[in-house]
Amino acid sequence: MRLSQATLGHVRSGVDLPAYDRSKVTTGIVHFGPGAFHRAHQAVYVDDLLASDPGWGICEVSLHSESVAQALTPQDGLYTLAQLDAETRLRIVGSVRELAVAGRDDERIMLRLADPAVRLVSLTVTEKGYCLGPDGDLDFSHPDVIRDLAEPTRPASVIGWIAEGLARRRAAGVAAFTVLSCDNLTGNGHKLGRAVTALARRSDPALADWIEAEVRFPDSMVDSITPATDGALRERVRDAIGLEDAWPIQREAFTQWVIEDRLGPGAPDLASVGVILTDDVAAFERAKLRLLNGAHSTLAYLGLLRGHETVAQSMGDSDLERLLEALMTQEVLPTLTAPRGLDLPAYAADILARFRNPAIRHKLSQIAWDGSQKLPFRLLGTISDLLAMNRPIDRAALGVAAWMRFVVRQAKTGAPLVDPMAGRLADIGRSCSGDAAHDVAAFARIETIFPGALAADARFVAALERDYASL
Ligand code: CS2
Repeated sequence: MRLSQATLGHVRSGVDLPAYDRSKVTTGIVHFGPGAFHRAHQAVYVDDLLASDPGWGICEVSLHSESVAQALTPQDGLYTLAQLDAETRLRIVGSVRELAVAGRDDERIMLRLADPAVRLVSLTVTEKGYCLGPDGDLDFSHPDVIRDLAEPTRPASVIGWIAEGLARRRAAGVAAFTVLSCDNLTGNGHKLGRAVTALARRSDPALADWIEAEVRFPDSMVDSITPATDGALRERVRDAIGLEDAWPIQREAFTQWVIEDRLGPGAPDLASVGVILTDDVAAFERAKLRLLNGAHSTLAYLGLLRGHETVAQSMGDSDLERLLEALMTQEVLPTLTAPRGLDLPAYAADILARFRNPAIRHKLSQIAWDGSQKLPFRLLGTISDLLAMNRPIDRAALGVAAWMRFVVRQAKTGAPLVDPMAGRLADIGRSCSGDAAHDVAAFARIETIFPGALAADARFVAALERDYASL
C-alpha cells in the first residue's frame, strides 16, 4: 500500500502522525523549490505550527522538475521524515497541501500568489536560483531574467515569479505577502529584495516603488544536515512505516532556523515552534556559513581526493579532522563576531560532533556540487578577512586549492561536474598542465568567483600555488 491520506491509519505504531486534522488546513504559504532540505526543515516547522494554526498549508512549486509533484501528489503531499541520530525518530509530515509545476500549472501558481490567504512566499532554490552577478545584484544577462522581462506573465526565474505575483496583488488591491529566503547566502533576504525590485523597475517603476514600500524580505539562516534520499532510505522507511513512500526524507536531529524579526503582521507564529527571531541574523548567517559550510566544502574536496565517500568517514581520517579543527578555531573564528547568546567555540565543536554522526551517510559528492556558487560565501570571505587582518590563511586556502584539484580531476577523467559553470570549469580543468602557477592563474581569472582584489593578492596566490602543488 502507498502512503496517502486514505492509508494514514495503516502506518505502523511508533511513527508520529500529523497532530491536526488535515481536512481543516488551508493554503497560506507558497514555497519555491520543494527539495529535500525544505522538506526536512521549513516544512517540518510548519507541520508543528499547523497543530495550533491550520491556515499555513504549503503549496509547493517546482520550477524545473515534475519529480516531486509526481512523487507526492498521489500521497496527498504526505511523506516520511526519518531523523537519524543518537536515536531514530520517524514522523509523517502533512504540511504540504498541494504541489504545482511551473510551465504546467502557471495559472494555478499565479492564483495562489495573488490569493489574500497566502501571506508568505518562501524559497529554497540554492544560490544559483537567485540569478545574481558577482556584485550580488540581479544579473540582467542571465537567460532566465531575459525571459522574465520578455514574458513577465510566464516567468522563468523565481525572481520573475515573485515580481509577477506581487504585481497581481497590487493590481487587485491585495496586501503584499512576505518573502522569506531560506538559502545559504549571506544577506539572502536583502539580496532577494534588491533583485525583485530591480526586475520590477525595468518594466514598471511604480510597482518597484510599491515593492520597496510594502514588501518584507527578511534575512534568515537555516540549518539541518539533510543528505539526499537514496534506495536504502526508501527500503528502511517502507519497513518502518509499513507503507510505500515514494520520497521519504532523512536528516540529523539538529535543526535551527533564525529569521530577521520583521516577518510583518499576519505572518505565521514561527517563534511558537522554535524559530529564533532576531535583528542579528547576519552574525548567525556568517557563523554558520563560514564554520559549518566552509568546513563542509573543505572536507568534501579534500575527502574526495583522498578517496573518502561520506562526511562521517572523512571525520575518521585524523589528518582531515585535525585540519578542520584548525580551520574552524584558528582561521574562521577570528573573522566572526558572536551573535548574542551564541558561544562560538562550543558551536564549532558541536558542528564537528554533528559531522561525526554515524547514522547519517552524507555524501561528499553531494556537498561538492556548485562549488563556483558556494566558495565565495564559505571560504573566500574568510580568506579576504584574514588577509585584511594579516593573519595566516593556510587551511582555508587549502580548501580552495582542493576544489581546483577536484575540478581538474573531474575534467580530465570525464567524471561529472555538477555546477552552473560546469562547461567553463571543465574547459579550464582540461587545460591545466599540473604546473601550479599556470593552473591556479587559470582558475583565479574567473571573476564571478574570485574578486579582483583577492585574485591579485600575492599572499593568496602563493598559498594556492603551494597547496595546489602539494595536493
Ligand atoms: C552542505 C549543506 O550540500 C552542502 O553544500 O554543506 O547542504 C549543509 O548540509 C547545510 O547547509 C546544513 O545546514
